[in-house]
Amino acid sequence: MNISGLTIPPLSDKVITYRLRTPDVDDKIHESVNRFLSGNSYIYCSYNVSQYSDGEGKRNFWKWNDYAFLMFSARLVADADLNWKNFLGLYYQPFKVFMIMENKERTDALQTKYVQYIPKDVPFYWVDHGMDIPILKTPGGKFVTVLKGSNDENNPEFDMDGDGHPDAWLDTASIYPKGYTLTEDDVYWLNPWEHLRTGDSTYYEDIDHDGLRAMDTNGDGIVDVEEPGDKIRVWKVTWDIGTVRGYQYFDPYCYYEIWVDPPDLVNMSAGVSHAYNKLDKDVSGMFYPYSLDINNPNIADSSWTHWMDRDNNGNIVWKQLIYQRINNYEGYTFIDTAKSNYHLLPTDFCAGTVPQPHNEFIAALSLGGEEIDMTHPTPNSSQYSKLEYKTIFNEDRVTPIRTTYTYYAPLPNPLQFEYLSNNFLITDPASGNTLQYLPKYGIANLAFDLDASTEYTYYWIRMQGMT
Ligand SMILES: [Ca+2]
Ligand SMILES: [Ca+2]
Ligand SMILES: [Ca+2]
Ligand SMILES: [Ca+2]
Repeated sequence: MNISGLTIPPLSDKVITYRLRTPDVDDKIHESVNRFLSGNSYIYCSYNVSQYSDGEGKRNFWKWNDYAFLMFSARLVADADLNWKNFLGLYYQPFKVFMIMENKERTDALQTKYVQYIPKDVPFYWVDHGMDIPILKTPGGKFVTVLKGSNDENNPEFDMDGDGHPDAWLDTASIYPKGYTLTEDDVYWLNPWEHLRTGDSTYYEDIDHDGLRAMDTNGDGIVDVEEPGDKIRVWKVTWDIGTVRGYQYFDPYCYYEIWVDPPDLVNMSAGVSHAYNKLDKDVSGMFYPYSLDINNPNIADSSWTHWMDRDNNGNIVWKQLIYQRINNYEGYTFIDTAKSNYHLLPTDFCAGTVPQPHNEFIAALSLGGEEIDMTHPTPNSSQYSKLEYKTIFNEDRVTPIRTTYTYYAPLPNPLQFEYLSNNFLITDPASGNTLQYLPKYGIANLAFDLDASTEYTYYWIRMQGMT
């Protein structure tokens, strides 16, 4: 804006009034305001050029000192994730969950508070392969059940496989930084994937499998129709962070370790079969859930049924559990030997007829808002994980943080690798012609042909092969 042609008589003022405002958020210039900075957080809002004549001649006068201090409300972004190093293997192990955050603007976030619900009853899900969402390879599908956590690692209240380790346990010594508060609570658990599947963002999980769900009829995040059997127990941890300075970031800010003893589903199958007198030969490590004595199983506990595959009529699938051996490799498979006319090889060993477990699952290890995708990189809301803070303009703001989960596959089972091939076709990018050998120099296209024989190899192809 140029204001010119003004004349100012001697010994007089002229006041020019205008207002600067922040560009609209979707304005191109909004994110590039730093280009206009002139030292620290200041911009020149205007400058003045005056010309006048006096007895000595014509004079020019420039005034540049009209600065404005730019301030933008603090904006915290945050994500919770976990250490993936040890996500395979069905043994009692810790998962380190951490939160990273950054203040994206240059003014302070004040009175910052981080609230994180950690599941004491850990929800398990099957993976929904029907959802084809870029990047997100393992969205949760069917809810399985919860593994129930204990406070005392050495005297677990719940120990599904009877090995002395609790199903889940929060190592409070691992929580960092100290100075947090921890309370126990129970909450309804909002399914974080359902909105991707059906658009329903008020879908509370039917934890007790009775077909009834808590309902939020007006979508305000508060349950209106109660269903007490569906509440899960949580550890609620709150960190009082205080001030997060402008442009400050923490990677990570905090972390904790939650230990999980996921069920070995093959051993569970064998244990259930044993309880129903269908097992021909004992399997080392077999167990009936929550029954210390395999010969005196608590049949009334039917929690094992949730982990098993069902046929189209909803009946649990029973098959023969066969251990296979090829040279040094040992694995297992579930085969309906009668139906498929399968004859045991000399290296096979049939343990008996067992319910067939579903071969993969994931576990929600820090509760949070809905799962994100390419078009929604942050959750819209979260009842279980969020940052709350004030800006220097006294605005209240909330940063919702997504749910964090990990992935398991039933391992070890090396025989599952058998069909993973590394055949590839070489083509010349210019002509498209197939080449017999890789060229000595330059670029070639390689098309790999990978087939998954199992969900485990499928997992690796999906996670590693499609990058
Ligand atoms: Ca255990
Ligand atoms: Ca229910
Ligand atoms: Ca409501
Ligand atoms: Ca165990």
